[in-house]
Amino acid sequence: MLFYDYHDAPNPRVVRMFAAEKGIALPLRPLDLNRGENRKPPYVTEINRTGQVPALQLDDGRVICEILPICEYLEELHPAPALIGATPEDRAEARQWTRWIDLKYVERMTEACVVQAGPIRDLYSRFNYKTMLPPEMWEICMAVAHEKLAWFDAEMAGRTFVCGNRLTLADIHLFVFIDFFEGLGLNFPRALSWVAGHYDRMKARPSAAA
Ligand SMILES: N[C@@H](CCC(=O)N[C@@H](CS)C(=O)NCC(=O)O)C(=O)O
Repeated sequence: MLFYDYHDAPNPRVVRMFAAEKGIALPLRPLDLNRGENRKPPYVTEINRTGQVPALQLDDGRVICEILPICEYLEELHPAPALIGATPEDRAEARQWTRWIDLKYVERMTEACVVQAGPIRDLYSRFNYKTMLPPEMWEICMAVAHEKLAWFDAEMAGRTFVCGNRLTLADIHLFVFIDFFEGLGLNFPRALSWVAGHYDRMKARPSAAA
């Protein structure tokens, strides 16, 4: 197995943290996104046709892209500890929340707020997008994403983790992206007390260093 990685990017970090929680050592192949290595052959022609990281190359040469299918694959290979779920019901619950976190919050923050109009707009306009949103858009996009996060915060009241008492992929997904946005200065509202407590709890886990 070979994991195509970029250390500072959130999507690969979700998989690295997921693997760390399971005790899986992923052999890493770092790419240089600042030089657009991911957007050039051989990576974009032979590994990931979208030109994005991460990608997991298997020993038989096949490649899995997208962080959620990669994590699902790792869970099937290494079922314990279960980070998606040990039963069909637990898995469905973790997938539901992971999908909501992704669609309602992560995608809104990343695509428009960070990538197309916000702090890393220049990087993306060099290698990726031809059409970009005007820079002033990012504050509006962030306000929309934070409205969704406030809804989520209220839904989580009384829970330790997103799925109650068990740590899942949903927690890792949420934490890694919040941490990435914090690093860019796009701070979440600290008045969201469940999100704030969860962020601190997740940051204290040894796997957060992955
Ligand atoms: N939905 C994709 C998102 C992948 C993604 O957005 N990767 C970013 C890094 S976090 C990337 O490769 N950006 C560089 C580019 O698009 O050129 C996944 O789940 O893997």
